[in-house]
Amino acid sequence: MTPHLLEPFSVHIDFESGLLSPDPVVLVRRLSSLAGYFLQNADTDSEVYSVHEIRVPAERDHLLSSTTIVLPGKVGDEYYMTKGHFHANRDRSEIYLTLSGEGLLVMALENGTTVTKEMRPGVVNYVPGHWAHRSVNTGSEPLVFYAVYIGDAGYDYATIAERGFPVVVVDRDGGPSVVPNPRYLAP
Ligand code: PAN
Ligand code: ZN
Repeated sequence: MTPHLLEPFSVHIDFESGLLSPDPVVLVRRLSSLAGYFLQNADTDSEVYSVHEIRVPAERDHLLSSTTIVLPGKVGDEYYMTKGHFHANRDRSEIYLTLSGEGLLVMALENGTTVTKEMRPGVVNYVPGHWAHRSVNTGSEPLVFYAVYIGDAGYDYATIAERGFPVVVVDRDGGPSVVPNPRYLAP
């Protein structure tokens, strides 16, 4: 397929808030849309995170990008986090640049191998293809990062929704701890 020929364009990102201008497509995830993702059930419907995407065609020749703002908070002792996903096209890679806040990027292969990396302002995390990825806000301020990914990466949420990640990030004595997920379904 011939890729769309686009006009060059620019977008401004506020590094503190993660908001874009002009403001693009915004997706808000609340606790109600994350049912089953946390070990405990939530008793509110608070916002957990939002994704602000710079729209370009989702094609191999383009680079999609977005900011994500994960709010501070916990469900039980588990920190607020994104759903997490594999890319539908498994080999598509991605870059995360943290702009503000602090957190952990949890990455896992389908065989259960897990790697966790720190997210803090200025850090670039490289997520190679085949690694599912989830970002967790372990701080008291919003965790804001900018992600760039190959246009046809796509999303496979179902595998994580069914199996979970091998680990969860919980508050133990006031700090984050990465522990095995008791509900993880190994392949
Ligand atoms: C990111 C994520 C974003 C939200 O843009 O989509 O942080 O996380 P979930 O998609 O897991 O809800 C990305 O990894 N795109 O490929
Ligand atoms: Zn991704």
